[in-house]
Amino acid sequence: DSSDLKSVRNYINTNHTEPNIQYTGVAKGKNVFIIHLESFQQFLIDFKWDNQEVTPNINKIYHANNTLSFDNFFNQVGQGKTADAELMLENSLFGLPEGAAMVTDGTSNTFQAAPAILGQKGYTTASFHGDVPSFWNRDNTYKSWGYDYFFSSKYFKEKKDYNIGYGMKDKIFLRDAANYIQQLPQPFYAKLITVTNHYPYILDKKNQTISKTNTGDSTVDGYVQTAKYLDESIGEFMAWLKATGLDKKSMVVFYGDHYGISANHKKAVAKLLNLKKFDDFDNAQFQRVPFMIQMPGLQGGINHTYGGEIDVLPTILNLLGISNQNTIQFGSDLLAPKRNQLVAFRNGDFVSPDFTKVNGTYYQTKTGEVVKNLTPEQKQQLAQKSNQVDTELSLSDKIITGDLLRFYKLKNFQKVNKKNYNYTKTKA
Ligand code: GP9
Ligand code: MN
Repeated sequence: DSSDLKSVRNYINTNHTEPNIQYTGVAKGKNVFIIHLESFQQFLIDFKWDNQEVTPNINKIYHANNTLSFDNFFNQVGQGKTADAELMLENSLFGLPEGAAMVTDGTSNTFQAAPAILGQKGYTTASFHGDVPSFWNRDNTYKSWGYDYFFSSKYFKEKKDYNIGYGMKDKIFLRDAANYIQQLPQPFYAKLITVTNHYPYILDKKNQTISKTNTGDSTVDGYVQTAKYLDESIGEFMAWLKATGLDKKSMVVFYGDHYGISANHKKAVAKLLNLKKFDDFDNAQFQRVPFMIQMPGLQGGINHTYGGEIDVLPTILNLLGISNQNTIQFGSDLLAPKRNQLVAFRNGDFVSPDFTKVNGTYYQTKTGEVVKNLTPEQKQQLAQKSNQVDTELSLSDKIITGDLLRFYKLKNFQKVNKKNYNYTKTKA
């Protein structure tokens, strides 16, 4: 009820972090691309196998002068996987402890999401994905978020050879999405969700350009192959962007949504990364995923702040110079000089520059040693961190399960009317 909304607002106000004003508005009026790198983990960056870089195109973006890259950025998804990532990125709210909020609450809830915020500032907004529109209830949730367009598999030419796994092959998907992108009125906000690099990492022979790894774990060994394919598709897409000149008018944001290799494959990971051990602590650190923002003229570099998917929306709004005052969001600008670098995982564990909590055990983040002989101050500090994680997760859950944003009147923002949106397409 509205007393819950009150505690949410109190929490948000008390923990508010001012964004980095040096970056405010540097991308004003630019088109925005959000490029979803399916199951893409940070360790793939600069990773070599079969005498080659697995992801040379993404590596190049990561190291470019005009890319802001992050090397301590974590995925924070729960069971909703891709759906949780989408929810966090575009709402700065957490997924639910069980299930996928996009499925359970995406149709009926009120949101104040990125597409609606940008749409009301003159942006055309579109999401692209080469799977059926109903997957993760995207076709309904996107209406609640205010997406003008949803180009699902229905909008793309279907040929038998075009699909693999959960949808269209990334190269074909991005090539065909380009035709729609060119027709979008500018400035636009376009989200492109790739899917080929998805478990169980199958790829047709003609697209395999690197050999499988040799851990002997069949669910792991195809990962570099599909990751390389995804990387090539990104290379082709960036070349297209440049050829059209759109690159000069756009900010391109890349992120990995969640792990590709789960905690069930620790032995294989140890072999893959040449490690003596790979335990629960290491697996928590293994949840790093890429987050990169590329734009001509942007002062880039590799930023070491600890953050995660919850922090993306405030970061992007600041770059675009769009006011983020009074919004109900749990993240903070990743470029803010004085951020609280506490990264919550969905199960209540966390990582931070000094301490990591995994299954209730505390570790030193730098060394992986279990913390012992705590001073009373340290004990208190850890309890405080744990507490904050639990609080923000449960307040976020209250917003979603209680549909609290329906009570919240955000200044200069018009409530989304789902009836204004229709993504059906009759096959040409
Ligand atoms: C399906 C795709 C996969 O449309 O987004 O979702 P995931 O299994 O990664 O959550
Ligand atoms: Mn996914």
